[in-house]
Amino acid sequence: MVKFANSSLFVMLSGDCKLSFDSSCYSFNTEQSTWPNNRKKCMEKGGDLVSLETEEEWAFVNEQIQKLNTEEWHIGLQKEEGWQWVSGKPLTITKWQGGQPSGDGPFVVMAKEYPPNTFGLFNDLPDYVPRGYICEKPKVGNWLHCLSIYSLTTPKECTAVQKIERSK
Ligand SMILES: [Ca+2]
Repeated sequence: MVKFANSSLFVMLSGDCKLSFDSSCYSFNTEQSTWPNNRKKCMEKGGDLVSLETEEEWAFVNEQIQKLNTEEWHIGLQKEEGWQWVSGKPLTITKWQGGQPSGDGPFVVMAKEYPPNTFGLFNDLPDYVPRGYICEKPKVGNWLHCLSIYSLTTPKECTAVQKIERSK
């Protein structure tokens, strides 16, 4: 654990991050709901459905779901103009299952291994299909960013940090 002058703040903010990769925390939620509901639940926890912008991030998440007993997971990939991550980035990794996307709907699940040999591959589904879901939220990158610049600017995402600083 890296120590900072205000280490109590750092520990508090990173305390609920059990699974991290690069600058994000991930949570794997096995209770099943619709894609829009699941997205809402991620956002309420300060994140969003997972956006897999790189091959490495996809591999990390796939490794995690192979250890769990849920077959299909909602991820933050949806069809707007084209297939797009909720982070705003376009889909650049090639992970569709054979014959997918089949036009079933605008939302995407990532499979553990069904249909056979589809480890981590994607399928498009309509919104009403309940599935588990994977959330992603910033780890400490944004907070460290805030801590280093809060005295110069007032970015929206730094408000909580500034409040704590002021109350000291
Ligand atoms: Ca499909």
